[in-house]
Amino acid sequence: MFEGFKNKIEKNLYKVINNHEKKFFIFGLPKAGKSTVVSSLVRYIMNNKGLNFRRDPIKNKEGVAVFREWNERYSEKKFPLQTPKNEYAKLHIEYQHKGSEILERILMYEIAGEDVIKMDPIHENHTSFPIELKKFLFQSDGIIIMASSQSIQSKEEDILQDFLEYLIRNKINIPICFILTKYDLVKKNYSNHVEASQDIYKNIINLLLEYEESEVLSFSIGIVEGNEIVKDESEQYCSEIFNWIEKV
Ligand SMILES: Nc1nc2c(ncn2[C@@H]2O[C@H](COP(=O)(O)OP(=O)(O)OP(=O)(O)O)[C@@H](O)[C@H]2O)c(=O)[nH]1
Ligand SMILES: [Mg+2]
Repeated sequence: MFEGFKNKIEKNLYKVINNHEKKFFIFGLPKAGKSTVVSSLVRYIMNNKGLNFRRDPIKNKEGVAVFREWNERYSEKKFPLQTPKNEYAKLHIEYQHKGSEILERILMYEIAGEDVIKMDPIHENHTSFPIELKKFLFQSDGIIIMASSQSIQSKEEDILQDFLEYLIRNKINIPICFILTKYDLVKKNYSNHVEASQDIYKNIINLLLEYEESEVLSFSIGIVEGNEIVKDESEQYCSEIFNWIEKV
């Protein structure tokens, strides 16, 4: 009798613990800054005094290998390497709030821009977009679209717009967060990041702002010289992204 009761509690506890998992689908063109943002977010969690960063080298071997590579490069002031094509890795980003036993888990794919843009229904290789990732998109708790502040060609902007239209027309009611990346490169020209995003990505931002559950954020790693990260000033940006992730 008691054993049965104990098992039930353990089972429920297991369920509660495993319910604290959120999936985020990341979309962005090649070189948009996706890996830089995600690697900074992981570092933000690692360094945050109120959080205990956790990682699972058994179930999440490939994710842990990616974290290690990012950390190595960061210690040499380097950006993450360009994500290899056709080699998407699932990242389990795990953490606990200090004093809590609950393990929070964020799931994301580290995927190359060249692959993720196949999600665009017009892309010539749309049918080769991995089914696993398509499923992940429809099951996700949040969608993060990253776009660089550096000017891109209209063909590239079309890809972003098509993806957004695809989500809206499929009535996917998933919160969407737009992140204007490399904000340091244009910051001086604007009074805030929403104004900058609206100026650089007019159609996309207007469409997004009409969509109920959306947010416009920005990101900058800090001071960059050549290809070297001279000073990391990403904490505030990461904190806003992290707050959005927790709120979703
Ligand atoms: N100035 C500045 N440059 C950045 C920043 N973030 C990224 N970059 C530059 O942009 C390049 C591409 O960034 P990634 O994070 O690799 O871009 P990605 O979207 O992951 O690219 P793919 O893996 O090809 O899809 C980096 O190598 C840096 O040179 C930033 O915050 N500021
Ligand atoms: Mg990348």
